[in-house]
Parts: sequence; structure tokens; C-alpha cells
Amino acid sequence: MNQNAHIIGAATAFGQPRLGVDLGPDALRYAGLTKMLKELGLSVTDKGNIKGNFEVEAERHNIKNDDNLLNYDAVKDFNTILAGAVDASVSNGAFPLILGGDHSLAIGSLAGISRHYENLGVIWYDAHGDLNDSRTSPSGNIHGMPLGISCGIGDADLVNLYDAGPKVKPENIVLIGMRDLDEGEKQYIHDNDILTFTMTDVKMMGIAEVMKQALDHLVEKCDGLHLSLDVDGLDPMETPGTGTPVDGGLSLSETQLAMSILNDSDRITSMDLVEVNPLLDDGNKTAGKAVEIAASLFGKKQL
Ligand code: 4U7
Ligand code: MN
Ligand code: MN
Ligand code: MN
Repeated sequence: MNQNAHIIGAATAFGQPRLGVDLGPDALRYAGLTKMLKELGLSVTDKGNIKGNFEVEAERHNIKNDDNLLNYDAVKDFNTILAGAVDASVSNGAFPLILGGDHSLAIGSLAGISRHYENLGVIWYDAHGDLNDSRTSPSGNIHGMPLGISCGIGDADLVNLYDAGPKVKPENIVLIGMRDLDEGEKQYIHDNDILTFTMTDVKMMGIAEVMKQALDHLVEKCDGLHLSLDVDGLDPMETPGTGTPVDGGLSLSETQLAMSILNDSDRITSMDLVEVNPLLDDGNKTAGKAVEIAASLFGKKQL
């Protein structure tokens, strides 16, 4: 794997109503992220945080547009800036490690990354598919839509953010850990034949087999592989500090195994580590687990 990492703090909470997830990047830093990566031998540059303008944020937080989209303008502006930062890191030969922040940031991270690849593969490790649009969303929260937007569904300005058109093809996506999919998302997965591993699949097959099949599906056809890891993919007993917890998730040890299989593949080119909310956490437990997850991805071994 690329041993030159750029940490990009995506300090946004605009994609959902709960404040505090914008503090996620700093919670991950306090949990020792940079030190851990350096101990593994990586060269690490911390690019600091991209934030919304706080005054503007306070004024426009939790406003819906005519299409029922929460904080629409703020999400759009934030992701345009983020896409530029991520694009610059890839152009400079670095591995962008984007810290969230709510998952709406993946609109910008995928937009910035995708111009560097013909066939970008995406592994979406999450309890949720994040494949809604304003019609199918029960909430209007854009953190439930970034993968759909990146595939070209939903609001035209968000779909065309940074570069015109979709950023990812459905056949280049694998969903892992799914256990809370809305009806419209299920329909989209069926219609587009997206390779999906629910929690039931994980329990039936084991996470090692799931990761093997995920990689088999992607490695031949994809020239870059992005991992988007939402900490709510894990069980809330492991990662309680997150805004939309769902019971029955992956354990830390399953996730570490998944990450070390990805490390062995030597194919991952970028990562989002998202939805850490220290204001909902038990101490800084969730950020600590997230750092352990990143450690396994970057090659930390148990022996
Ligand atoms: B996350 C939800 F309805 N699907 O759209 C929605 F269940 O980034 C949740 O994965 C979305 O945490 C969760 O609001 C978004 C809901
Ligand atoms: Mn989620
Ligand atoms: Mn998510
Ligand atoms: Mn969430």
C-alpha cells in the first residue's frame, strides 16, 4: 500500500441533525491516529480540518430545502472544498485518509478521487446503504445519500459536484454489514445488481470469505479501490459514539480481520473513516476503536 498518507479532517455535521460529529476528526487525533500510522512506518502529513464557517453553520444548520434535503447549500459548499483537497492529495501521490464527520463527506471524497481512475471500486462498510435520494429518504438527511449521489441518482447539483456526471458505477461497488436498508435502497440494489453482504451473510459465511468475494468482484476490473468505513457498521457495543447506531453489527475483531485482508490485497488507494461523534461516546472509545481499524488496514499485525 501507498506509505505516504495525507490526513484530511472533514469536520462536517451538515449531513444529519446531530451536532458533535464535526468533532470526529479531532477525536481520532486524540486517540493517537498519527502516532499509530508513524509507528507502522508510514510518512504522514496532517492537512488539518476543513470546516463549515461556524457562524454560517449555526445560522443554516437544520434548514430543509424545497426538496426536503437538510442543510443542502452547506453540504454542497463543504463537499466542493473537500473534493479539491482530496484531488490535490491524490495528484501529489498520497493516500488520502479522510476523517469524518458525517458520511455526506463521501460525496466530496469520491468526487475528488474519481477523476484519477477509470473504474474506481468502492467498498462500503456500513449498517446502511446510503443509497437514498430525496424521494426514498425517510429523513431528508444527506448522510443517507452519498453513495446514491455518487452513482448519479438524486439532486443534479450534488451529482454533478466537482465533475459532471456519476463518479462510481454500481457494478464497482460492494456493500458490507448491511442491516438497515430503506425500501428504495433495496430496490436500487436489486435493479443495479450491487454485490451486497448483509449481516446475515457475514454471519453465515464469515467475514474472511465475504472479504475474499468482495475483492474477487473488484480487483480485476478496478484501477483504484476506495474504502468508505462508517463506524456504525460495527455493533453499538463496540462503537457507541455514532449518530445512527443499529444493533447486530460487526465486532472489532471481525473488522480487524477484514482490514488485514484488505492490507494483504495491497489494492486500497483511499479511505473515509466516518461518523465518529465524541459527544455521543463513552469516553473516546469509538475513536480508539476506529484507530485500531485503521491500524489493521495499514498493516498492524497481531504477531
Ligand atoms: B449513515 C437512514 F432512514 N437510511 O436515510 C436515512 F434509516 O451515513 C439512515 O450510514 C441513514 O450513517 C444513515 O436517514 C446514514 C434511515
Ligand atoms: Mn451508517
Ligand atoms: Mn454511512
Ligand atoms: Mn450513521
